[in-house]
Amino acid sequence: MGNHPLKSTLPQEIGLEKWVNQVAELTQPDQIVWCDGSAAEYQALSQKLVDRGTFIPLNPAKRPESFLARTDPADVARVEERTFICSAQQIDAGPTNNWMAPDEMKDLLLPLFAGAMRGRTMYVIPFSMGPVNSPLARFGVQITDSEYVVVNMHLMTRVDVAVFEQIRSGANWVATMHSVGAPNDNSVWPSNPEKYISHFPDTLEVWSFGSGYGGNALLGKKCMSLRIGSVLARREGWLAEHMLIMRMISPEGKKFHFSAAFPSACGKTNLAMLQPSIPGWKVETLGDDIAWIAQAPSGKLRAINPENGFFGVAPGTSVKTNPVAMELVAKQTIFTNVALTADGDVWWEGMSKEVPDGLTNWRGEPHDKNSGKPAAHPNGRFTSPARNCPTISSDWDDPEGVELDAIIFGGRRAKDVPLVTEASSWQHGVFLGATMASEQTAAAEGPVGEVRRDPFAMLPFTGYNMADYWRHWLSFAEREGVQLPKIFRVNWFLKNDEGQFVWPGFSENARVLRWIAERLDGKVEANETAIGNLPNLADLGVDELGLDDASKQQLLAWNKDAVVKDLESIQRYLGAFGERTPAELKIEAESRLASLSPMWEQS
Ligand code: GTP
Ligand code: SPV
Ligand code: MN
Repeated sequence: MGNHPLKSTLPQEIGLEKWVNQVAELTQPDQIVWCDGSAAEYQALSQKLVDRGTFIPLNPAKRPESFLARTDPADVARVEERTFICSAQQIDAGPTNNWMAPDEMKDLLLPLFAGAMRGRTMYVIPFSMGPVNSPLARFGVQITDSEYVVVNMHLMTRVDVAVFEQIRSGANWVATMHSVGAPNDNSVWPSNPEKYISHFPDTLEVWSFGSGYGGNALLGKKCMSLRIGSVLARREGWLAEHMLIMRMISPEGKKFHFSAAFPSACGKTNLAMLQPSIPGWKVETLGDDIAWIAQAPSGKLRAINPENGFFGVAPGTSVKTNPVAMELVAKQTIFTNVALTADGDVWWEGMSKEVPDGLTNWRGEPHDKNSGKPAAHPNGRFTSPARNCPTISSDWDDPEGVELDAIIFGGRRAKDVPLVTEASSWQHGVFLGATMASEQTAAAEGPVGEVRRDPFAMLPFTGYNMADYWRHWLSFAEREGVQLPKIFRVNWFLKNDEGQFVWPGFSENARVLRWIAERLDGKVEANETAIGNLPNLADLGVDELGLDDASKQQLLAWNKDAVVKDLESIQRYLGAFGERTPAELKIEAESRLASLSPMWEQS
């Protein structure tokens, strides 16, 4: 396929029609459907999925207009090992990404895509990430041969024919194509054992092959809004981040806007939908996974949520932990890889203490309660439209976004990271983000529980060299007239020696957000330490929680030896990025280490 047109021409240059024709010529679908994003389209495709057995309609009396999908057991999460950034130079993908030269990758993928859509329908989906009229919005087109993908894209993005019109009249766009790689396969979950999630940042293209699931297949999400988005953001001077956006309102009615980056399955959706335990405080939801952030004329950073719905983790969601999400998924929701109840509803671990009788597990088998295996897959998900979220902010789709007051980083750490820390400067905040570590979760294939560095919760999502990404973040401090948000770090996941969480989390996380708001207002003091500014326990109101002394102790404790060890490991980590590592980050590590060294104590 030495000179295939999809290698030698740019989709954005030859135009939509020609690009679609070239892809069709290659993939050989039975028919081509240009999508319009209408409710009728959603209904017709859902029905098609029901007819094929991919969608099980749920009991309308329990869960109106909702479906359950079960994937192939080998297609249940993002595949980071099979995800590639195909920049011209390897160094521009950096050491954290898999890389292949663009032509080499296309040579590998063209034969896989050849004939891949035989016996299938090819859909052409016009979508906008962000409100179509927002200055921050970006347009994309996804070609796919999966009806499951089309209906999920309907919920997660703004599928709108206006995007076709804008593209035809010259608007820039990202060209994404996807095939499950299963020609003439009418099974419930067609997919291919060979998977490639390939990004071409220089030509604004994504080619995804073999998987039908989540971030591998809904290409507006991680692929476009984060991997390609981060490249565009750096080029154009903004930020594309793996962050929720929320508004917290004080009893006096003062509004605070926070964005927060936690790695996958570490609490973004839950925090975005928080129901504060503390009287008088309220939370409104603006986004739960992705934030696009740009400096506004006022100097403040403004953020939009480019998505149109929520693709949330089901297990662990309950009326107790996240009543807002439970209401959100009460109707018009697509569930994937959760359990089916005897009366046609869904269930997952954590929804109730009692495991109901007569469950069918996520694999479609009768659930054996004594098997020790979960009935729902740990990465089982719900897809729901944002408009159905009971706490959705009236400003969530404001084309201008909201002004950020604070940025919060967090991870899943059993020890060594206090409940909350305030960064002492923007530079220190970037250092905290760059050196974040977290226990791995089921959101990606790989060893669950292992602690890995996950800078800015963007390890799997930064589409270019991570060290350049840190430099881009640092550069915001030098911008003219900029008024930067304050940076904080949180950890809801501290555990005691018995392996139990010491912090109640969920609605009680409001105590930490209140402290952050009061710090922004200069209402509470903090203690400066080598790891950052720590609260006084009393200011978190923990006495109301009835925690034992040991737990209270652990919340804000930090161990000098552990911090020294971590800083040394950070120095090695930063060193691995070679000369691209910003000096500012090395200086942060060095000076903090020096302040903890015995020599300094003696002087
Ligand atoms: P992605 O959609 O993968 O990006 O995940 P997310 O960051 O939105 O995570 P989510 O809010 O879905 O939470 C993932 C898991 O963490 C769920 O099982 C939650 O129940 C659990 N979780 C969330 N917040 C807390 C908390 O404050 N404490 C504890 N112990 N668990 C939490
Ligand atoms: C994540 O893994 O961070 C998700 C789910 O939000 S996915 O869409 O699969 O990336
Ligand atoms: Mn996510």
